[in-house]
Amino acid sequence: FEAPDGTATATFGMGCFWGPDARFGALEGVARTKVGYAGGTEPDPTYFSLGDHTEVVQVAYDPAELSYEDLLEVFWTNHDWSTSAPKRQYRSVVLAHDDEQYEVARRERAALAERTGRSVSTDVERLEGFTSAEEFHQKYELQSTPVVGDELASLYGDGFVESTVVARLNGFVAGHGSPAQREEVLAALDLPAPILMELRRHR
Ligand code: MHO
Repeated sequence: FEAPDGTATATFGMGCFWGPDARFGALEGVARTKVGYAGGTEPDPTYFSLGDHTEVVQVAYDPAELSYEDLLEVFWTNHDWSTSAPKRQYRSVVLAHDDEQYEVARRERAALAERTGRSVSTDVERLEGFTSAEEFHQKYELQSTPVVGDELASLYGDGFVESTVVARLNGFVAGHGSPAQREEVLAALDLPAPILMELRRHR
């Protein structure tokens, strides 16, 4: 995962990675998202040979616009931290990129348990490695939107996964983002009218 200059990266497992890819991608301040496999030891995992890895999303964000705590807030409020997933593939986990992320996430985990009096199944660990998932899984919500997905994939070509705009659109088709934010992003795009119409329809 190559993060653009000046961005920081966070990695979260919160069930099937299609959903969080869209949720984080919709956030202003997020520069890039990528889904993949992490948290295990098996070399070269793939979707059909995951070994002990978990589906995760990596989020490159601009620390001037978003803090790690902001991302953690989205993380904690959008997965079921009280139940452990039946499969390791879908476990909930924060994979910290450095000591600071690790400490912050541990502290929040402890505070959540304290505040609610419940035990938290979500793990907090250090990131050891990350293997990008297959193209088919990247920006899945957008890729699987009829017509729009194919059109954008051909417009953006190799830049599809890396694009900030594509990350936003992936979030929008999944229902994220305010109407004002959507309009601002869409208005700035030079897309064919039928595609814009389709994107506006998804809300
Ligand atoms: N559609 C699958 C999850 C796919 S996700 C990439 C399911 O709901 O079982 O794991």
